Amino acid sequence: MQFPEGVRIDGITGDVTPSTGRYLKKLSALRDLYEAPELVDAYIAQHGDVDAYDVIEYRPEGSDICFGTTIMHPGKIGREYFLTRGHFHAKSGRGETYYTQSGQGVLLLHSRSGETRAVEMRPGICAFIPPDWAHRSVNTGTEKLVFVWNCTIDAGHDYAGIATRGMRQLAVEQNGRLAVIGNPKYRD
Ligand code: PAN
Ligand code: ZN
Repeated sequence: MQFPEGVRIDGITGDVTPSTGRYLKKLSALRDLYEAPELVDAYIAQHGDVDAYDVIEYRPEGSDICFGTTIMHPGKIGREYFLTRGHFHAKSGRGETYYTQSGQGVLLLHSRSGETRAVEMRPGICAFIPPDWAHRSVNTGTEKLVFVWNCTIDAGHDYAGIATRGMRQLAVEQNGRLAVIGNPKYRD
């Protein structure tokens, strides 16, 4: 039998108490997602293989839903920023929400039929990610970007498509400000 529970989420650190699991992504694991992977090598040569983001989960046994936090460190690689892998959900018809707690960023999305959108990530904004839209979050600020995600347990992740084709959009710094542009390297 499942029992209700109050889970404490710290909006600054992203800590989840209690949690059921977590993982950490190092910058090196994200190398080939960047338009200029050699700049990741240069970054790592200078700063070491830094933490890019942590994911902390609350996934109760037998539940249909789960939630947790993603804690993204700030950083820049050329004109791009620290980012998540990005994925479609493996199961069609499964959406998600991203509720930003601290920091600032942008959520890049595209649908299976090729429409693109970008949603600002800042405290107070809860992004709605419809089913069948790929999503990648980008930390465009100088502080940690912390957000709470909430989805169904059976949604799953399909990383392969984005890893091989890329996202349709890039978030870049242009003339000192954030610009969301088409990805010239996107493989249709
Ligand atoms: C999130 C993401 C998390 C990390 O929990 O999994 O932010 O991003 P990647 O999975 O793209 O590396 C989510 O969207 N779950 O479905
Ligand atoms: Zn997702």
